[in-house]
Amino acid sequence: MKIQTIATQPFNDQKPGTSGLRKKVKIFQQPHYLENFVQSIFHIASPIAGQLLVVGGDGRYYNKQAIQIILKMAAAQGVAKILVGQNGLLSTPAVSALIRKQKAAGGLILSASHNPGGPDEDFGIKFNIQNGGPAPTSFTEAVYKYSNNISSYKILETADIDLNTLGPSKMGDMQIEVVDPVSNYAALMAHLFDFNRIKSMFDSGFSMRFDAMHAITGPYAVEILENVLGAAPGTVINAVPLEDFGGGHPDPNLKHAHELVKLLSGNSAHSFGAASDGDGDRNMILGQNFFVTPSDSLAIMAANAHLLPGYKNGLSGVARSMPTSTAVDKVAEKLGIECYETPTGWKFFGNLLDDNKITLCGEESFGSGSDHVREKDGLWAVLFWLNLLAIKKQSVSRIVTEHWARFGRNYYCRHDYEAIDSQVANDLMQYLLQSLSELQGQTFNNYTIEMCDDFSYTDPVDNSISDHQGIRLLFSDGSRIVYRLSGTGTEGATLRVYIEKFEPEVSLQSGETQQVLADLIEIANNIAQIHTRTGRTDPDVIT
Ligand code: G16
Repeated sequence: MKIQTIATQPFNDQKPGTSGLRKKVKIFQQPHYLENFVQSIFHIASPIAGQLLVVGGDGRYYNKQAIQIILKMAAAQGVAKILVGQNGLLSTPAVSALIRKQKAAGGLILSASHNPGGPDEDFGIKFNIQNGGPAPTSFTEAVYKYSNNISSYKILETADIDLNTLGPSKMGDMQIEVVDPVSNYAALMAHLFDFNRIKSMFDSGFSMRFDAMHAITGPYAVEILENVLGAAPGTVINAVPLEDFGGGHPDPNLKHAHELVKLLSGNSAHSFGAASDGDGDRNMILGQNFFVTPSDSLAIMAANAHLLPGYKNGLSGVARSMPTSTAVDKVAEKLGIECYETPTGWKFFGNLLDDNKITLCGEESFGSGSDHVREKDGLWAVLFWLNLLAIKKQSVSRIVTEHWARFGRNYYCRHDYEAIDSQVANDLMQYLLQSLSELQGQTFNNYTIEMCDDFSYTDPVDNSISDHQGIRLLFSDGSRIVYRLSGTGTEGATLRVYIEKFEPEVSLQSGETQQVLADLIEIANNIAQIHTRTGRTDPDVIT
């Protein structure tokens, strides 16, 4: 067993996006590609010799091979011990929980989140720091810079270890412990929620379906929902994690979780439906024939958190990403707590959570979470809703419509134009930027732009500044249009357009979202010249 120093050359394309480095598997499989990036992380995270790390992934294609490489490289760096999920599996929130519980120096998560998996699909890697959350921009930028000048990496020449058997082993001087991916996470959930109450609800015949989409949450959901809480066997569908997610797209939205949507449609036998994504940090919440938008879900959680054991002392504050609807702002105002508006990316919540400025946070992109970990957490959100349903004894739609009646309703949707030419996308954003001063004060079809800008965020804890986080058009009636380019795609560029309109007085019979937002959608398309510039007449995905 010998530590080898391997000569390498930079690839110059290892710039992490919104959430780590995501590329096609084939790119990661190039000789030295993963190694260069891992060495760069280890260099910036140093000193990591003598430290404890956590490693795991969502089980997608190349997960196991990548873990073996990372273990050998960590051993060569003198890392003291690594906790690795059995079979290489750990959900993103479970990694965060383990880092925190075991006071590890950090962890590596192998996932491309909601992107498809398989030999021709996507892979990804990101580093989480000591607080359990994604590394901040200063760290990821330093990693990128290092990767552009890398000339060698270190790796231990040794055989692969067995990832299937629980327990300790060794690689050189480094200890490895293969851990059960679920138990620590399940114990944390039992501490936050009233499991007895949820169990009684299932015992009295409550029926739900959870779609694990053949991704990481299968084993977690079977254990917690079926084994611990007593939900009927078969409650969790697509429960077995597969390397290609069964050929599906593990993104819990109305388009990709269509099997679940169908199960909750019509005269459904189920009162509740939920799904999570590839790595278990996203969630979608459904009632019978009813979709809860992620922005509404966050607002409803904030309004009711005090009813749940883990949050019985109330919330210190809340936060949402800028494009997320302002529904949660209305709740914060009523509760008399602060609501922070951050750029897209979970890492921006880290300082606010660490500094106890917020307890709860969320995003329009099907993510919500709290101070229990430093990642968004899919199954946590599902348990939150189950606990709420068990307390309120009302349907999902009733809870939401009563919330609207109390706080008003933020009609909201997001239009995604995927895999458009990167140059076209950048030109469109540039054009918008240049139009900002002209747009100010203009009226389109009765909507007057009161303020527009290129969103910039100053972190209230460390004062770091993040510029160019999306273009906001704020209208005088509280409506908003936001444009930004996704930081998680792996093909061309994805343009996201977010459209929102606030209605203070809502009747239960109010119109369909797309109908209510029709004028604003047209304004959004016209202002950015989306159709002429992209050649697309319709978005690929509407959420
Ligand atoms: C990541 C980030 C989220 C972000 C989402 C979408 O989530 O952690 O904060 O909202 O990407 O980002 P974008 O709009 O740039 O594509 P995940 O679930 O992909 O890790």
